[in-house]
Amino acid sequence: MLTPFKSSRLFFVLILCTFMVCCSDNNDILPGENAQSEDESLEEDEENTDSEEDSEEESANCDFLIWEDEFEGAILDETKWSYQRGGWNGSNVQNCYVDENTTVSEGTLKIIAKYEPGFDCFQSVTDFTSGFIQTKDKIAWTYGYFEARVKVPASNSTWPAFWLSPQEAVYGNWPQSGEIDVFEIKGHDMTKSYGNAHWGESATNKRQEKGTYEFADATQWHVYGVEWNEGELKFYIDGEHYHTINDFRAPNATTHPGPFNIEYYIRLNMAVGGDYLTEPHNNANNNLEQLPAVMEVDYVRVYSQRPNC
Ligand SMILES: [Ca+2]
Repeated sequence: MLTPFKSSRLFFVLILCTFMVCCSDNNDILPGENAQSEDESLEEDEENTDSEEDSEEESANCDFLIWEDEFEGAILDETKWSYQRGGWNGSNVQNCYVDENTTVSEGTLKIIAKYEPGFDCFQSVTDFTSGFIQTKDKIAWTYGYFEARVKVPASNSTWPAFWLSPQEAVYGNWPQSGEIDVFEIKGHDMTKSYGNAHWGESATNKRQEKGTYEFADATQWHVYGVEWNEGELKFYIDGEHYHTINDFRAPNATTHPGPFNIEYYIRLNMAVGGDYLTEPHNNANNNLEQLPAVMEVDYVRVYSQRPNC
């Protein structure tokens, strides 16, 4: 016979068992929870997919490209470029810049230096012609990474260059508002390229800091770039950083990081003769057999920041 104590223990055990069965049933019938788990799992899968997509998107965006000309057409894209025409007062350059000496074909821009004796250059006379294009009044940028893939000619009296100039003379005329030379090459020395910047209070009280890159042969294709951030210019050739300018103070009428904190546009040209070249190559008449000469540009690209992947 069950004592009241045993009876209540039995009753308790029965209740407990009933509860466990119920719980067990509940465990079996918790589709909601399982469904929720599946949903969460799906959400996680979706999140994973999203994250993969984000990663791909990030990867696709890692080049930060904001502007380019690949020169794929048959003519110069004048929505992007304007022509610099005529003679050039500085450096005793000998050529006239004319539209005809810039062509686009087979995926590249060609800037052609020619010997054309007695050429009528906008009311003056020159013996040489060449090409000069720029994004002036079309588009300009402050900061970013600027690069061009270029092949320069073996021509002792040419002076090919890829450079940036201020869209507006915010701090005054040259050199007060600055100039960034992504690269320039002396035609008579195909083993060196120069990255540089110019600034200062006046043409006679100016400053520059030239960086020199040495390579085996400039007449091969090379990629020339400048990474321009506030207070700093870093120069690259074929991905190799070789020169930095990060102090634009005196002589300078502006406040650092000026003048390199305003909009600049891109310029591409090839001068003939002039004081940048060493004698006798400063006079292109001494190297007539090397003309015509072609500076070829595969592309010009502008990135919001230097691609690192
Ligand atoms: Ca191209």
